[in-house]
Amino acid sequence: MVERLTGPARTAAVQELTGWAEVEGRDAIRKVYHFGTFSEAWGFMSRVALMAEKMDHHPEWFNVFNRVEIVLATHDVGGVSVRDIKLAHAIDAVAPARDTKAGT
Ligand code: HBI
Repeated sequence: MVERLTGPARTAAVQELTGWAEVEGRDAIRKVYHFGTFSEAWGFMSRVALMAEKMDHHPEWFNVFNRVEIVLATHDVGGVSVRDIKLAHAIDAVAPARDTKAGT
């Protein structure tokens, strides 16, 4: 069983990610990815889905055309845990470079 991430460990873990931010009014993290086409967005979602299944940890997500919004939380602990941080890193590893560089 994992624990909910809080305090300085939580802050550091989120800061080490690129483009992920705290969700307002809910204990979760969020990022929006952009693609050239729907096909590219769907390809990305397919890769993420396979990884998520292997990790037994699943994203909440919303897709319109070339935009994919992802929210991560660990329902079992009612907030963000190390499982979300690990999945966020794994998602960024298969994301387009434009969504993984700081400040873009
Ligand atoms: N996905 N995002 C998310 N959060 C969870 O707590 C979670 C999950 N996928 C599977 C899962 N938990 C299971 O491990 C347990 O509910 C059994």
